Amino acid sequence: MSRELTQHRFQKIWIPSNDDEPVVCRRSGLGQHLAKAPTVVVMVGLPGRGKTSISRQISRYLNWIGIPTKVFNLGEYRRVAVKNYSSYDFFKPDNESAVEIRQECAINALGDLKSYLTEGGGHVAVYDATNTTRDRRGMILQFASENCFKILFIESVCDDANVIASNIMEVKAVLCPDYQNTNKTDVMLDFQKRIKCYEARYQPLDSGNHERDMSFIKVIDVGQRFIVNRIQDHVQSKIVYYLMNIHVRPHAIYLCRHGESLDNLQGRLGGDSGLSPRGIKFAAALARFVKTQNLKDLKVWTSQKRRCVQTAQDLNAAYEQWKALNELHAGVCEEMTYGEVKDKYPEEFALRDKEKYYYRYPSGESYQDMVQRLEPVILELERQENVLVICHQAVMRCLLAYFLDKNADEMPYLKCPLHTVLKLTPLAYEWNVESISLNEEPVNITDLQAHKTSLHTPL
Ligand code: BKS
Repeated sequence: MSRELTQHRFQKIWIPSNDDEPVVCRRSGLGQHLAKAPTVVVMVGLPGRGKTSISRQISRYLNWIGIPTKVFNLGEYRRVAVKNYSSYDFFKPDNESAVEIRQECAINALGDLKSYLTEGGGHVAVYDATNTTRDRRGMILQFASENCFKILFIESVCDDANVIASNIMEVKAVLCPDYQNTNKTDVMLDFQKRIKCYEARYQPLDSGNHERDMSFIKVIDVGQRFIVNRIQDHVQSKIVYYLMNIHVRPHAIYLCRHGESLDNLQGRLGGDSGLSPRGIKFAAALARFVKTQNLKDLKVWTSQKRRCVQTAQDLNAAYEQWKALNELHAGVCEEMTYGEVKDKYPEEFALRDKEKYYYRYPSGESYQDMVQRLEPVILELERQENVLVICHQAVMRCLLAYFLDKNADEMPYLKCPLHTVLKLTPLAYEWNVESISLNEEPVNITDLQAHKTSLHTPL
């Protein structure tokens, strides 16, 4: 039930007392500045400036930290409205019928975005379109005002011809449905003409006094420089902070667990035992594998647990220990076997099985807690180039869920077996995963368990 919180001189603002209810405001223009008002992130920029890539990354990040976010890509609406793309002619500003179709698509996209924020459980919607004219942005501001949404503009400005060319080759020529049956030279020519259609009318943010009071971040030269204006709240500052950490240089992130430990042999949770003989062999195999990768600089991060530090010891590299990478703390169940947990805390065991992401061990942690403490690790990983992270099962699942855009239901069940390295490399819109099994077959812990449950793997 809503309760009246603020008596405004002209209108009333209603703030829901239940956290899960959307913010309700009675009239337009008010309530936009409430801390909990939903946010529309509005992308701005010429075609080929990485808007879709940025949109998807922000969405993946915010969803991972628990802020429901969805991208609304105008191109997808246009492709539904016009089945077959012929050429850049469609984007000419004097193509009246096309302008009308595009306007209609924008209205549809904003309608869906509104449903998502008001009744779909969303908190942030990313409107992924060029939005290069002040006119178009004015329409969006009006829409946001009517619905009490906050607006954050993100503009990507980039004039480096090489960066734009590689964007066109990586994204448009390969992934864009408009160019399915077009050769690369023709894609390049058509897309460059498409960019030209927008250039004459392009009104960048911050080019006068028009945007002085608006919230925006202008990203210049692929994140070399930023102009940040009137950030309104926590979510917006998280987005800015995130953008200041990501980069586009090619690199690889390697994720693995420690080698098999003595506690693993007994199927015990947590603890701080050293490696088993097979675990020691894995550490050597890992060092051999890393050598084959020929990396010019490799950073190695481990947890503070002995089994992780020992796993790093054969690598010819300095390693850093992170407390944040320590395994999910099982609280009162630390160092027990799953059989013992089941006998001693049968009701806890059942609860955990039911909602594994949210389940917190008595005096311990949940997966949800882990995401909070792993956030700095993710941001630092985004800043880096080649990194090998030697961690633990639940930790690896949390990190992997971020890269692979897996939700809270999937995260606790991601397959992260012992003695297997996952090599992640960035593609235009997602991460490629390669799984490398390094032979040393660990014991199958589930065989040691006295019970069979729906748990796919322990922890
Ligand atoms: C494939 N990309 O500013 Cl903080 C190739 N292209 C390139 N201009 C991109 C995306 C997919 C990414 C960015 C970018 C771009 C052209 C660009 C980018 C921009 C800002 C930031 C990070 C990335």
